[in-house]
This record gives sequence, C-alpha cells and structure tokens, in this order.
Amino acid sequence: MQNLTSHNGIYFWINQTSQEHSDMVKVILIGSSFEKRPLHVMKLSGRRGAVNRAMWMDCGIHAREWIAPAFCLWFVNYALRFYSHNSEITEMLNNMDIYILPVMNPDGYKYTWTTDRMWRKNRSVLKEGSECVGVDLNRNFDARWCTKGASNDPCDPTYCGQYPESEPEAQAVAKFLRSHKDTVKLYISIHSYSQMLLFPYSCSYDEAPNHNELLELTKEASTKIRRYYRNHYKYGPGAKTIYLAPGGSDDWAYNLGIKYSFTFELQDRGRYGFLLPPSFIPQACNEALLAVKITALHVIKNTQ
Ligand code: 7B6
Ligand code: ZN
Repeated sequence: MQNLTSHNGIYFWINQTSQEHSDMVKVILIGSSFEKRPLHVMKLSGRRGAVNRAMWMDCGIHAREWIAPAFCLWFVNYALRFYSHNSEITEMLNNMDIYILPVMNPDGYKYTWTTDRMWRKNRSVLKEGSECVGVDLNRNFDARWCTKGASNDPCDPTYCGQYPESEPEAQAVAKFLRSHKDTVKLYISIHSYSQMLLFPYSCSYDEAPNHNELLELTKEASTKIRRYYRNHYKYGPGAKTIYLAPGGSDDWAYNLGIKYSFTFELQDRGRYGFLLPPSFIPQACNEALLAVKITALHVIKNTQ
C-alpha cells in the first residue's frame, strides 16, 4: 500500500471514500492540472433533502505546505465519522453542502514528494526550453493581479503568471465558484505555516465592507484555539497581518460576492516550518477544525 497522503494515495483515498460513503459524498471533476492530473472536488452532504447553502474549502494550493492536504483528508474523515454524533458537524452538514478540493496543485505536490520538498508553485512550463518553471497559484487570481507583493519574473516563487487565471488549476477553481456563487457563502483556503486566520484584503490595505464582522469572527476562533489547545493564532486582514499578496484566491472569491472568505495558515510558527513532524498533525488539524466550525456555524446563522 502506498502512503495515503502521497499524490497517488490521495486519488486512491478519494475514490475509496466516495464509494464507501456514496450516500454522503459525490466526486466532481472540475478540471485538470497543467500536467493533466484530474482536479477532484468532494461534495459532502448530510442525509437530508437539497439545501441552497454551501461552503468551499481548498487545500494544497502551495506544494510544500503538506499539512494542508492532510487537513482536507482529516476533515472529510472527521465529517463522515462524526455526522450525527457531533452536534457542530451535524449542523454543518444538515444546513450546507461542503465542497472540498484536497489538492489544488497536484503537479507541484507530486514534485515535492519526488524531487524538491521546498517547491511552492505549480509546474507549468511557459515555453519549451525556458529555464524557470511554475506559477504561484495564489498570485494568479484576478484581484489586483501582479501588483506589489507578486513578481512578474518566472524564476521567482511568487510569479503571477502571464495573465489572471492563466493556470488551469486557478481557472478550474474560479470557473467552479463562478458557477456556484449563488450558493457558496463561505470560502476557506488552507495553507501553512504561520498560524494565522486571515481575511480580505491581502491585495491592498483597503478595509473590506464587513471587516468588523470578520475581525470579530477570527478573533473568536483564535481565542477558542488558545483556550482549548493553548496555541497562538494571529488574525486580521491579510495585507496588515502577513504581507501584501495580490492575486490570492480569497480576495478574488470575496470580490465575487462570497462575503465570508478566509485563508487559514496552520502550524507551525517556523520551528519546523513546512517540515511539520507527523506527531503534530492531530493538534494542527484540531485547531483548524475548530476555526472551520466556528466560521461555518456563523455563516449558517447569518445567511439564508
Ligand atoms: C491570503 C494571504 C501567500 C512567499 C514569499 C504563504 C508561506 C510562503 C515566502 C515568503 C510560508 C511563509 C513565514 C516567499 C514571501 C512565501 N510564503 O512560503 C511563512 C515565513 C516565510 C514562509 N506563506 O504562502 N502565505 C500566503 O500566498 O503568500 C498568504 C496568502 N491571500
Ligand atoms: Zn500557502
């Protein structure tokens, strides 16, 4: 048996999980990567009739942030195991569909397993023979694209690409969200590391219209993480809290009309960085789960 969190392992796991839980899980093909790997979204629903509220969560935009895909898998397993046993996950699944993209950047992810553990971008080749490979998918969305905080040099780790949504991975996500924008009320993108709960904007220092609500919500999540797990998460708008980062998926989703839009940066704060030891995975996932639950329940309460 291969490792379940390797690139092939995740495809195997998605397939197996959707077969074992066909009453609650559907798999949707939303596109394919530069190297033609399928981008599979898992749609989780409670055992109930149709609802018209949904949330989206993606993991693994950045190849080296291995705790992120691990969290998506961990979350799906948790949801399927504790539906109708844990009240928060039950309320979530009874009141919203949950779309999960476990690995947004499968080519880069595979590359970190086989060749370069510290790779960040996707694996797109501009023209044959060009020296530098890859676009930063979290600079490729149409939100003040390629302004300060992104690079137009293909050799840089924050290369924004040739134009917004030039990359098939970003385009697939943008296309799916555009076609589901009336139902998707919550967008969450899972990254590491830094331990931060971020919301728009990262592409500028402007305050989002519902800034105070998002600030209170992330503050509540951070406080609860500190109380239950004794760990510190910063919270706030991306530009002020981490740095200017234009072209991000969360800012783009926010401008599309998804007024609850977040990037969660999981453990740690730099001791191990991207090389988080496996023994830290349970706590890192429990912290993130708490933040996901708090934001999702707030969205259920405050949207129709
Ligand atoms: C919401 C905000 C991003 C980008 C350049 C992110 C990781 C990363 C390096 C730092 C981890 C950090 C702190 C080069 C600036 C790289 N960032 O690799 C953790 C120490 C350095 C590494 N952080 O990727 N953050 C998100 O897309 O830049 C923030 C998104 N849209
Ligand atoms: Zn990241």
